[in-house]
Amino acid sequence: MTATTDGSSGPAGAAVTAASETTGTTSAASGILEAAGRAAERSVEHLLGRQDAQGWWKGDLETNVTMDAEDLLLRQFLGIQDALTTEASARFIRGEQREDGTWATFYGGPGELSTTIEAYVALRLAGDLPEAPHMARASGWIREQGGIAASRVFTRIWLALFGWWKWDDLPELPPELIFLPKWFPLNIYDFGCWARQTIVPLTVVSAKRPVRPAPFALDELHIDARVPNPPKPLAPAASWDGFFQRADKALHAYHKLAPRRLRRVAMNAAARWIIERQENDGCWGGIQPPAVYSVIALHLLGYDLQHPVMRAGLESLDRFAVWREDGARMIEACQSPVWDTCLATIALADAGVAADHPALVKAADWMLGEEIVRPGDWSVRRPGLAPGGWAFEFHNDNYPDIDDTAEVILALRRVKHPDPAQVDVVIGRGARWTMGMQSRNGAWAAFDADNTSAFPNRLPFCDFGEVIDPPSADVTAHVVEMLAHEGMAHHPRTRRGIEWLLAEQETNGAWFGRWGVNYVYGTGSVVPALIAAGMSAAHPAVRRAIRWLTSVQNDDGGWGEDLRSYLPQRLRPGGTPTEQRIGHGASTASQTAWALLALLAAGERESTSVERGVAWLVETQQSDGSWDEPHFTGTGFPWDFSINYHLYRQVFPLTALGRYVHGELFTGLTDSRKGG
Ligand code: R03
Repeated sequence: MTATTDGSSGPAGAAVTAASETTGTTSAASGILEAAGRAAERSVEHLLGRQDAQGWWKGDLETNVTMDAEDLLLRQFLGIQDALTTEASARFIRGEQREDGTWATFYGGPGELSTTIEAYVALRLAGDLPEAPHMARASGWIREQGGIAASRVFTRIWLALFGWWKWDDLPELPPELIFLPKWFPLNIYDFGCWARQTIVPLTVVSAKRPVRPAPFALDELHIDARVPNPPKPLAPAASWDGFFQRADKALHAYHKLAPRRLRRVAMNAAARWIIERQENDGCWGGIQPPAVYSVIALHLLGYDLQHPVMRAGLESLDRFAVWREDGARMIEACQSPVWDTCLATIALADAGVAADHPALVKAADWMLGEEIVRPGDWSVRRPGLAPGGWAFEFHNDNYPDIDDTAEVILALRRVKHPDPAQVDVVIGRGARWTMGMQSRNGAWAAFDADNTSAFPNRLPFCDFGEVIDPPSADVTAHVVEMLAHEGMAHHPRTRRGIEWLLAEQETNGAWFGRWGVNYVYGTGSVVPALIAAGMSAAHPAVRRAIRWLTSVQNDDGGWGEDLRSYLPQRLRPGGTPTEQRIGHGASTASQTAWALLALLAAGERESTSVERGVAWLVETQQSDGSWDEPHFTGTGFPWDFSINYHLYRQVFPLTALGRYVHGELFTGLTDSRKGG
């Protein structure tokens, strides 16, 4: 069973090997095989139709309305708000409010306090009156949950900018932090890259403590407006939390006494650090938080809105806006073109699209052009390592990530490029960079090596998301799979990665999913990697994983895992035993596909489980060849920040159907490597 790699590259439909040509099946399954083949062809047509003329794919990156609310708050703070933008964003925010007056952080999720507060304040800025029914429902719920005092630090920073919260009632972030040497605890390189890029500008904001006049009060968001922030007991002094709470009190005292010259030098050092890291397109790290806080920090240091750095920064934020047909404006937290393009390339190739199909060659050319060839913050921990690899976004040369690098290499190897020697050179740089980014424990993280300090998480400031970037099973698996395809399955570093994965397997047979929801993503990433690295499908670890996946398959044949599986069992609804909740949820296209990728890699192609899963994908495919997926299956920070990657619902089902119909086209050494 081979894909048409003979150079034929007719119309897309013909590019896919017709299922009937595949061999080896006479059973009733041939019906499902035929149907799967047709579904794959429809999906190929759909996906090819969404490729940009420049060769990339990019699906909307949907998160939650704090992005839209903070955009309006930023414009209010800078005095650059305009009625059109405000109303378009307000329309989106209103559209996301639920019947109970709350806003959530993911589809079907519970109301979330900080998100609801930020959405409420943004709608107040847009002119919605507190007595309007939708606003009264929200403020009533906010008060029931403890009001502004119970919200997270980031939310209260936004409110402090307008005097709606006291700076003295927020954790200190001294700008002198930037002077801490790279070996000292809590130096900025001990933080994950996203946290580092956010905290440096926030140290300037924390020192400056700006308050721009608020157009209205927010008394209705306090339990008792006379006592907006009732004192809370400190944790015991002997505990880490108690220690850092007391250290924060000392920093508040220091704030009042800080030598002005030292503080000024520190803030100027922070400004230089920030400006050095602004990307070519004006953004910072390709993500929203560093951009909004850097713009505020630089503005507070005297950079006016017409300064080139400020103009570029604000323009980059405008590019995160998705204008919808209904006139609503949704702000993306980040953009994922590199990630979407490599995954789409893998999907199309595994579905039998010719390796030299113009669409794949164009995608490969675009990815080659996105290669990062200069050092970034990662080189602080790996000073001697040569640069290479890819980032997640259009422009993010300072922060290539290991996940994207592994997947881009896997994608490039599936394309018959007119200049294979150049592809080899680029892949070689990326593979060597990835090898060099292995953490001491043998595994791989997303952006940095050995970013595992225990201190950052204990800071009173850090009450949202993750602030360090430790290795994860899904990224390690993608790296192991790539190294195996590059002929390095038996390299000592690859073997250490495999050992780490085997040690990380949960007792129920699953692997945790750090950047995707959740154990279905982790397990769907690890099993194909272990098999690609030469592990037998009969290996106990593989069998345990397959047993777990089949045990959590839904009655409708699909798989789904609710985000609540990230919560400790005690916080999960129904209090059912951990195993029963983990891996369960409404069936979704991407998660069904992830489970199928593991089962197919483990040789389960003829199993009933696979047939039922494939049938679910066939039955739920829409007439235009696409799948719908309102559920969030991407993870920014487990539970705290979830992502609906809009292309996941297309690329992963196609990969799974393609491998089901055509078998594993790309396992182990790739053609271009055989005998190479
Ligand atoms: C699976 C894909 C490959 N992967 C890339 C994942 C990128 C995910 C988007 C990152 O967007 C962010 C949004 C954020 N918000 N808040 C923070 C943040 C970071 C990244 C944040 C949280 C705490 C601190 C600083 C920033 Br402290 C909304 C590897």
